[in-house]
Amino acid sequence: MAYSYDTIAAISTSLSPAGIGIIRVSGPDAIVIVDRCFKMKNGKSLKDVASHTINYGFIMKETHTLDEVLVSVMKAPNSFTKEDVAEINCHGGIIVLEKVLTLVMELGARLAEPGEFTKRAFLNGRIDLSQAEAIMDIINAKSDMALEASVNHLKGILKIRINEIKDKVITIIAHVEASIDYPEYEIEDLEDGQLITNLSAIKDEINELRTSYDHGKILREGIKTVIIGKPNVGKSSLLNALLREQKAIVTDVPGTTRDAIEAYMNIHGVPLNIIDTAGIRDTDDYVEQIGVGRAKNLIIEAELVIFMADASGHLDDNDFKIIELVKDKKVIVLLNKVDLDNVTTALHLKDLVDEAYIIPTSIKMDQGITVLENKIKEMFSLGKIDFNDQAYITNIRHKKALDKAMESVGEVIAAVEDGVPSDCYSIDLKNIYEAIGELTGDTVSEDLLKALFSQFCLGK
Ligand SMILES: Nc1nc2c(ncn2[C@@H]2O[C@H](COP(=O)(O)OP(=O)(O)OP(=O)(O)O)[C@@H](O)[C@H]2O)c(=O)[nH]1
Ligand SMILES: [Mg+2]
Repeated sequence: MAYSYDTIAAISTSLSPAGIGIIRVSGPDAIVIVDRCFKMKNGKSLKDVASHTINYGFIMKETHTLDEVLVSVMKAPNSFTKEDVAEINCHGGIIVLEKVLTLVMELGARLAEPGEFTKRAFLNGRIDLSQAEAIMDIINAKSDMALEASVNHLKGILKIRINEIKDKVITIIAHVEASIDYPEYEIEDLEDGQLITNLSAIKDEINELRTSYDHGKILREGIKTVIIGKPNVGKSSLLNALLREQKAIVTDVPGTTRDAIEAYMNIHGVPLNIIDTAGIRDTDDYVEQIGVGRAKNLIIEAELVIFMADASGHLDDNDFKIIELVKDKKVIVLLNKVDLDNVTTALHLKDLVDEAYIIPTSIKMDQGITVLENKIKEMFSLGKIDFNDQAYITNIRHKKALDKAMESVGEVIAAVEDGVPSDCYSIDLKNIYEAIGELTGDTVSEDLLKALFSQFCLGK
């Protein structure tokens, strides 16, 4: 069933000067409203044009021309929202876009809430919730892999997997309910053994999706990696070398980096969210102290720590304090500046950190960086990921729903094993269905929908 709504409008492109900027209008009066301010070059009315046409003309505020535009018309139900949609392609200036939007609102449209177009696409049944969330993930993708996983979700890979599992749960529910509701028909009870086999298969499938979250999270956010070390060891130089761009300031003054500098990169297919930090040392400089505090906090959250030390000097108290801070973490140690004297070598560190993870480098001479990249690949290999046929959970909301489903399957299996009568566990069976339905949005509350779509950008 299509929901009936008012007509909404928003600027759908970014609010910075650009070649074009688009105002999207969707709802029952979308075409009529835009027609009120659109003077087509060929003298026609927008109400008379065919669906999926692009029409040239001018946006007029009474007799005053606001912009020369192209208006695309997509008629219900063949549009993103399944409603009538008109998109005004203006010149991409902030003032002109705001003026045209204001005019469209004066003529009867309401300003759309964030994500409201996508919410309508969902409520009108064009996409399910996992696809709606995929749209947001595509917009926010920080790596090629995250983008690819999100596009797959949009194509419906996750939806298909979830629906397969849902069908299996429904078959079991139908069987169990029928035997409770119509005992007189003597519907053949699913043998307990068979029931457990079927439920265990469902459990395995849910679990497989659930555990894909760890990979999915890496895809989405990158492995949280911090470069840590005392001042002047070459941390910012390393960040720049890995990124192949001069992102961080590098000088020979210790204490150059004061705040964390964050970047996203892809090392042999491993997405990293890498953070260069202020050199850790005892300092009286107030600003530097804040940076050092932040660096220490970042170590706590990090999934990988790259600890850099200066091979051309002796390890000192600052180094030993850092080693203490990172001892429970996944750590790679870089002994940098080996182009100078080799005062400190792996030998001096081997009792403190695993020797296999110590790499001599000279960022300056481009030595050791490939070894580091290969080490990261070895530690976090995602080589087996095949995006084409595998659904990955990238979303904590999905993970929690699957956790709930797992719990309920476990409860049903235990009940059947204990010989509990089926009417006692039928509620748990329904809970499995409900939890899984949260992913596709069949069983979510209005509040959750509101919260989810409010995270979208305006105009999407
Ligand atoms: N000889 C030599 N110098 C290097 C090497 N790597 C970095 N440097 C130099 O060391 C100095 C400090 O480099 P940075 O990258 O700014 O060091 P940092 O660890 O970020 O320093 P802070 O931000 O102060 O904590 C600069 O002059 C770099 O050019 C190296 O491998 N060999
Ligand atoms: Mg620095």
